[in-house]
Amino acid sequence: MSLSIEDYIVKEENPCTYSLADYTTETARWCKGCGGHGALGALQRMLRDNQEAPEDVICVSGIGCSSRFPHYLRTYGFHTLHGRALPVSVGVSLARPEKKLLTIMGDGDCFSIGGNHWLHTLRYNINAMVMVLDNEIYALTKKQTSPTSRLGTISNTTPRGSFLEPMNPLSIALGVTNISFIAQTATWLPGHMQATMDRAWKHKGLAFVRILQRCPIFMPGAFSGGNANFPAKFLESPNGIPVDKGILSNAPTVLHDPSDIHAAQSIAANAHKDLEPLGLIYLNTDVPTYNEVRYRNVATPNRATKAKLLEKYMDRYTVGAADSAE
Ligand SMILES: Cc1ncc(C[n+]2csc(CCOP(=O)(O)OP(=O)(O)O)c2C)c(N)n1
Repeated sequence: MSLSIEDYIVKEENPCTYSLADYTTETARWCKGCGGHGALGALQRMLRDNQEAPEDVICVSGIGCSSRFPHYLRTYGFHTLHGRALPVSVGVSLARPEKKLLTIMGDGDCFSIGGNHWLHTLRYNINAMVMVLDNEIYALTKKQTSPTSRLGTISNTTPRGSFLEPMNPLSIALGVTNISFIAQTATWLPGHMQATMDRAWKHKGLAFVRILQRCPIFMPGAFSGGNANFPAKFLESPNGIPVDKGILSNAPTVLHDPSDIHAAQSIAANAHKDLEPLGLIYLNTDVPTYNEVRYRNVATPNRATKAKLLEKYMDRYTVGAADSAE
């Protein structure tokens, strides 16, 4: 029997369906038990469930264990510099507004060296999902105190215990002009984490998601070790994040209106003292995105005009131009 070329082509049942493999490069090289594995899996499942074309997604990160996401995610990626994921994200968002942007940082990356960028990017309200994997420690560099480390944390930088109370990223984010979305989830709650990412992904504007992350090697005590004893409460609202308690089956559910900034401020301020809130903390869909306001009343130049403008700009630095200026 003679075979035609058609017989050698593997036919997929539905060639337009993306599977998890389409969002995966290699096995992640994080420590055993690291919350990064769960977060990566939840993100890939969320992208798969939304059937996002991998080539439409750009993942930008800083430097740290958590910032290795672009290596493991089969999308466009940019592993930038420590603390600089957000300014790069603003540039990406303005240059390629048609792409879907997700930014991933660690707590040191975002709240410490990148703290100024964090505040301003929240205010810009660019179209992006911004996730911080907060393990309350610098993990990649093997245990230095971070801005969210608890008072008394013993680390390489504070061997006698840290001297300061941790910063509260939820309260700070709530104080920034133009903040439009704040949610919190945890890496040992895969269902809730995926639902949170899905809700954030569908938000127009900047969705700031703090993910409490297990780090069994450098911060095993944080978040009760990331187990069923973690003191948390789930926030429920009609337009919020579906409650999926996972192993926190005994945690209470409370009704919360995320459009009420005073209620959100109270929840955020008491997060460490009371039960840690999980779910949608704040939502304001009326804030314009920077992508909208930046180009309002500005004609976007076409490719040819852009090339001409660039040429004119570069001409300023040619020898001839310098000579003629003298
Ligand atoms: C400008 C600069 N300063 C310091 C470092 C060293 N450094 C690399 S990662 C890191 C901290 C990482 O901690 P975090 O952002 O919390 O991420 P994690 O590793 O815990 O995911 C530091 C200080 C660097 N790479 N660049």
